[in-house]
Amino acid sequence: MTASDRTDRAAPPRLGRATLHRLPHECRPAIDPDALRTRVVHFGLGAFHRAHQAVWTEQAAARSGEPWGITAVAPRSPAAAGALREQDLLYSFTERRPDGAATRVVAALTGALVMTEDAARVDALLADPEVTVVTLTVTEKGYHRLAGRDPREGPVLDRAAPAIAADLERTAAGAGAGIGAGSSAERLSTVVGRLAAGLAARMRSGAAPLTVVSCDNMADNGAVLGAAVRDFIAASGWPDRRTVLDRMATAVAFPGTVVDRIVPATTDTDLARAAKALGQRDTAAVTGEPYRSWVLEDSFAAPRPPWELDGALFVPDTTPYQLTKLRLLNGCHSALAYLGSAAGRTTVAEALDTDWGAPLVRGLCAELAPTLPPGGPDPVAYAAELVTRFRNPAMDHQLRQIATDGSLKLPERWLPALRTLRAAGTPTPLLEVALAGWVYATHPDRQAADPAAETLADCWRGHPEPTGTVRALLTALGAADLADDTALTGAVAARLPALRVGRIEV
Ligand code: CS2
Repeated sequence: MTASDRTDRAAPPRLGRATLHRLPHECRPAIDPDALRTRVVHFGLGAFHRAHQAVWTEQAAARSGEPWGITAVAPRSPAAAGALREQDLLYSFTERRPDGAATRVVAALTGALVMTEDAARVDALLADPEVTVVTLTVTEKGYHRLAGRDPREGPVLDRAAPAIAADLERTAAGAGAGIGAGSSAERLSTVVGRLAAGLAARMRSGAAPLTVVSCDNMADNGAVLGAAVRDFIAASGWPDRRTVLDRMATAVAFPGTVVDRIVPATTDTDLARAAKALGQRDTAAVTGEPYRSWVLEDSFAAPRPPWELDGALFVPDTTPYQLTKLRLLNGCHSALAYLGSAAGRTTVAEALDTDWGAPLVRGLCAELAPTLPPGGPDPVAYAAELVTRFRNPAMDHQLRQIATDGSLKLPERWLPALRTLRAAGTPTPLLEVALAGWVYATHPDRQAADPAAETLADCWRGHPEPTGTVRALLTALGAADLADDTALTGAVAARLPALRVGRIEV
């Protein structure tokens, strides 16, 4: 017997439909996966989708008896789609409760595709009248938005971004080569492009109404996505682009939404724990906190899963909820990520386990609260709940995960509030500390992954004076107005020496 025979024999079986009946009772899915049909298409097959929208959709199907299933599309990486297909599209979610974990298999998926490999299937689904909802979690990067551009003020899509420019080029080449306009033969590499092509195909074949729901952490996420897709179509080489846009105006809705659940990246330890709980191997397992919420703008163009049966909130306007979540939760998260790392901490719970962590969260929420529109959650109660969520010792949420893509996150989380407060002459001491934390973290020796990493590193190289670096970094964020605020840049620079010795002063 070889070593690998021994390993195979010892390894538990792979999770799959054939072995569902062997799962411990409390780990079984809420619904029979064979009862589902693809009625939702989701772009972005990451952990967050599996721990959030998929859970709601499974519950909505289970409680209503309606067959709402999701075909999830990975924009590029075949790994997640492959792992799910090997397990008959099943995976487990482990709720990380402070007093122990609970693992359960989720049966929400009816397909797992790779956008760049399965373009024809994706287009066919987007054109299928039985599919009435598309959701997206593609992160801020996926929108290729012109920095800071408000969707009410003209085009938002950065047509010069290399991936978008290449996709637009492909639409022109496809049309010229006699390929059906918007055809899946066009190997589009961006989600905005593929979605635009799929919607165009739908508009050409009957224009059955559809709702497209951005589930990313951006203010006005629905409006931004709608504008980006329309910009793409308008700039495409498709000869019927005007007709497509006209039909979309009544047939396709882009409501705003606010999604919330803290989902750390899955580790090998998580996989081992899931296997132990299930008695079966699950390489697509995800974990997350017990808390979850979903607020949606009640303006759908077509039937949707009854997510309200599982506690989703439908409101006329998501703005107060979105800004509260973005500025308080995500804003504090980013502040903890940069300051915690400077203080030598590695997880959110560790950053909270300091004499400055909870005061920072409460203080930053209080500083930001005057910038929030009325109608959302009470900021003081929200801050108290955040402290409890962030302290959850079972989470192991890495600060480095939150620190990534800061150049795209901070313009959503900190800068609009900072502008409002400074215009009103209101002191902003904690936003200044937080900004100093980010400035410190952008040094080429310490950087987290960021699409603007090179530009940020250059801001250090060319400026011997700390205020010059701060100024250059704010300009790189698209905030030339804040870069010109010498009181601000001076205050941020003055915070750097303490950070260099790991001291956080809030
Ligand atoms: C976090 C978010 O990584 C990050 O930037 O702030 O992913 C956060 O955990 C979620 O938005 C919570 O809903």
